[in-house]
Amino acid sequence: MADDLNDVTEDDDEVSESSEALIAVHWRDEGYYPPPASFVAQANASDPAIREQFTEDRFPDDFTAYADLLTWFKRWDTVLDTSEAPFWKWFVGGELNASYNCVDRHLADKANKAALIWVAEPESEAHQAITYRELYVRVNEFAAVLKSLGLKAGDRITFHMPMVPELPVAMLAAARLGIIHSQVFAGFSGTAAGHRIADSGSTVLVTVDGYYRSGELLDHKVKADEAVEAAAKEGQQVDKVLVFRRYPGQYSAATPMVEGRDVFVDDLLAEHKGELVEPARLQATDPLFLMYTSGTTGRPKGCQHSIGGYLSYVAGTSKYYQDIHPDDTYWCMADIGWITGHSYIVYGPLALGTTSVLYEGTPNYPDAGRPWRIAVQLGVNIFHTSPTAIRMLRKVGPDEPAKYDYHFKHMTTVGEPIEPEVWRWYYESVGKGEAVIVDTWWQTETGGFLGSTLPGIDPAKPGSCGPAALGILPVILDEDGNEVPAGSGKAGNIVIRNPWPGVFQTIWGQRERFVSTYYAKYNKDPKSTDWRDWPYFAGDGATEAADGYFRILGRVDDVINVAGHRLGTKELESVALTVNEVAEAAAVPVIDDVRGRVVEMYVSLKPGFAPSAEIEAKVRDAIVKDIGKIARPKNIWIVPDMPKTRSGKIMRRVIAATSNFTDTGDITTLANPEVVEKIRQQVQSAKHAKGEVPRELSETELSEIKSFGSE
Ligand code: 6R9
Repeated sequence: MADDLNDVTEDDDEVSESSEALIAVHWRDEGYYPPPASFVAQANASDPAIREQFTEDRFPDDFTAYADLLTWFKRWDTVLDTSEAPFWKWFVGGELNASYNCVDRHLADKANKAALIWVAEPESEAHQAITYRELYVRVNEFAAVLKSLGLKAGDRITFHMPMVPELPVAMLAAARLGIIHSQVFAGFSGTAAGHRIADSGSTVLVTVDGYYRSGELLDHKVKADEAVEAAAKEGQQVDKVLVFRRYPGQYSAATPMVEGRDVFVDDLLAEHKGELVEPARLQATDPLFLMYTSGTTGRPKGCQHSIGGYLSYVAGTSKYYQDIHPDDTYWCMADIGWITGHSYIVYGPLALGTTSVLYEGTPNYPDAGRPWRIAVQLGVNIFHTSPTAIRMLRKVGPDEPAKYDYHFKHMTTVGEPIEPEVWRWYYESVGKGEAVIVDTWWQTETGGFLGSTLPGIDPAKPGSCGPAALGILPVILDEDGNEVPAGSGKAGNIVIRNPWPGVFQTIWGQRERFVSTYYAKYNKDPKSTDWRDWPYFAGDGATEAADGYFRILGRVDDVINVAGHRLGTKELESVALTVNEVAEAAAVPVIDDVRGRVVEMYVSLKPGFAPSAEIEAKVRDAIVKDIGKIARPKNIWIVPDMPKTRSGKIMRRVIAATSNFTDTGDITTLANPEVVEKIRQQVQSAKHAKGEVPRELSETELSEIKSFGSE
């Protein structure tokens, strides 16, 4: 894989250095993958002239093309209001409802078309196809339930839901009333959900009794009890826990219901059968939802997304980048608990009136052929997933796709950089050489895609996300704010010069952190109301090739991207510090061939305690309990001392190098350089014994480890 990353660099060089003839040959065979003519013929965007509608001189009015994909109760007066920079306000004065746009408006011509097809994990269970008409009924009934609980526009509600159709129903029901929803990934622990409930000030939690993962019917209700308790500790009372039942009428959890607080939703729904709730006329600038993500401090960030701007942006990008047509069967295998699922399972596809597939389980259960059987059965023609899932399916079932007769026209990879070698397996084996691939770069904060090829126009290049998305104006800047030119081969911080409709409005309850994290770095005048003075700092390192394609190198902060999901090192470390014996803790990334990165923890103990497997287990359990299984450290190393600077700062790059078997670099400035060798011997001999020696790392991987956590 290391070699493949180098391949891409070589391709880039060739663009500027080789002769035209050589480029042509080289591009076609290795570097570039143009879309097949059959795709171009049907694509929503196939004329390069579309870019001319989104040039800088047309900003911000260019984005009204996206807003026009929606149905507005009242059209906006102002496209972009910058008066409170950088709290951008899009489509000011406009009134709309997201639930109306994703459901009601399709009744006229698509009432009997499937909006959602839910696939249960057990293959013995039948699929559930929910038509737009039925979705309308279910959303209205659940909205009636929420209304009967006294919830109203502007209130917050937390969902801690797995991949069941009740989740999009609940989201759209909240959206119907203007209740701000916050869906927490079901794989996160009850405690993590509790922190997010408290942060958002939710009084109602919606959950399920159980769901299937890898063949097991998990008790999920137990997490609701933990969540309520954790929220109460932070002063937030949860009055009601609404429990959907995986099998209506039958309780699947072992944990008892709490009298007066917990209610079965199927009972409540029966009381509101057939009720209709008018979709509220909401301001475009009202919040639609919060999506929590990790940052460099322990407190999670509730990214607040607007109704009008967000919905416009996901509708527009779903149309042009996912190439969704109403007749497609579209399957995004991500989880709705992440931004990808919000934007590209629920809001974007449903706004366009397509059929969106929802799968409950793990991709390789009961075997690596499962996704391809689903694709055949449902006639999926657009497929969307992450590099981690692709690597895993490739590892356990490289020859499986060929056994199944499905045909994708379009595939997506999202969430982390994809190695060209993995990209090629995706293209050749999963896509059978017939499907275009978009590698979409974006973030929870950005609502929708920022970098991607336009699949009917631009050739794909493995390892690069492609050019900027329509209307997005990126630039790469060095630490001093100087532009790093395209084709220079140098990396820097990728920055977006302009606002766009999908950008989040603020961090819930943390306005200053919003400005300081995303806008302060390259802002020269905090009083300016000109958008040109407020470049958006994405926190990713990137390079731009001479052809204008961006290659994203990963986070520049202390965030570890595990299987495409961001975990904050400070969050992990503060959990480790809750273990009584632990004096100091540091979290570092370890390169992993399937999950991209995994977490490794280093801890040192308070005086009087000796290292033991028991303490290791305590740290591991605390992390799983407080954050979730996704954060489970690969190893926990109890070390005699942490390598530190003279000012006492833990040198994470030194231990990251140790964990990854790379060069620790200059350690002469450390206060305790002698400890580095001790730790190296301890960790690396234990790793050798476990057979955990990593392969040779690529240049970008090496540079990430080398600079990890650097100040
Ligand atoms: C959508 C999503 C965002 C971070 C982002 C970057 C990484 C996302 C990527 C990618 C390389 C891609 N990332 N897409 N890196 N190529 N196509 O993943 O949101 O969970 O907030 O993570 O993920 O580092 O900054 P989120």
